[in-house]
Amino acid sequence: MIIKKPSAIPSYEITSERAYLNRRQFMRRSGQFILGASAVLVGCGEADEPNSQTSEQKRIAIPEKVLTAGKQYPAPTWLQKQVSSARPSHFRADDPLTPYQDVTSYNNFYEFGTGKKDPASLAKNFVTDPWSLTVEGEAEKTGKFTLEDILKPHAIEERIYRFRCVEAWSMVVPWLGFSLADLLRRFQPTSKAKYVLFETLHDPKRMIGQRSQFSLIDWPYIEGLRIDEAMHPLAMMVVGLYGKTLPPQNGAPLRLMVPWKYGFKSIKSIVKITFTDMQPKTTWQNLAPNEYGFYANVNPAVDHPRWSQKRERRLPSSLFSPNYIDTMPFNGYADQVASLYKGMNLNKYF
Ligand SMILES: Nc1nc2c(c(=O)[nH]1)N[C@H]1C(S)=C(S)[C@@H](COP(=O)(O)O)O[C@H]1N2
Ligand SMILES: [Mo]
Repeated sequence: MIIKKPSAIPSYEITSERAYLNRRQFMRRSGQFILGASAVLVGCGEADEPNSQTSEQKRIAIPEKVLTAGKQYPAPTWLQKQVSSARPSHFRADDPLTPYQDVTSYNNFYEFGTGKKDPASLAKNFVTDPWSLTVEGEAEKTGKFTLEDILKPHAIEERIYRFRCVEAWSMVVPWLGFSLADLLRRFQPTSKAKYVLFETLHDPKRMIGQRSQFSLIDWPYIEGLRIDEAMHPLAMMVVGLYGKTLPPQNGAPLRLMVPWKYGFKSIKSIVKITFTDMQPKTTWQNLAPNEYGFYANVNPAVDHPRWSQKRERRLPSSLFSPNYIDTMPFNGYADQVASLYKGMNLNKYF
């Protein structure tokens, strides 16, 4: 993982970000009644973003007729429909959004090259329909499921999360999806399910980065979570961003998002989930165990062996305006997730 400088952000992209904010405000107003009703039913015990309501209201009003969202990449009609029914949620980071252009053109997806700009061009024709998900291991309901069967029962919501790469850059993205816990519960994990393992598609015909003889990675890309981490309400299955289905470079059609951990945990284009009783060896751990740990919680107090983790470059960032900010413990989600790691030495379990 090499740090490269991104190009300057054209002003029209910043305009489209503002327009998106406007659309969200509109969506929130129309969703207000429903959100209010569900709040009465479930109470307020779930993870939340502090101060989000008030700061949201403080935002400058943007004319409502300026509407925009992400581009629609090829996706089955049923999925486009399901994604377009997304409702706003109470998971809403306070930070300004990273423009759509940066989110979809500055990527890490080694199956489509190692450069930040590679995935946007090399994944352009990645076919993600049909798609299936295999579920194995310590669960009552295992098997191979179509993407439609996997997604159908889930109401899609928008969650605005901070997203921090181990390479010390970060973004703020309006993801569309649902709680990973809601998906995992459907398979009825047994008491032996202590960890959950995720695998990306392995198909060198469709993923050019897997063809390279010089690739260091032992494909497929593998990630994992402890079961209690996976069941945390912040952990999310993602099917879209900026109002549309996922672009291929961002992990279409289905990816993970774990906002309190370094970006490499948020595995893309998932085809398999395995419940296990043993901690899996993950892709980056296999490559460099002294640099990338299993936990990979965002932590400014534990530096990477080759660079500091105290600060991050918040995109959009340019040479003249690098936009450095302080990195927060657990990426700002400590109130919600720190208790998962009570009593653990975070220097050892990095
Ligand atoms: N299958 C797979 N998943 C992956 C990666 C990858 O190379 N392959 N890169 C990870 C890293 S290092 C980061 S920072 C994020 C980047 O997500 P984004 O491109 O949507 O911003 O994806 C993660 N998921
Ligand atoms: Mo990353």
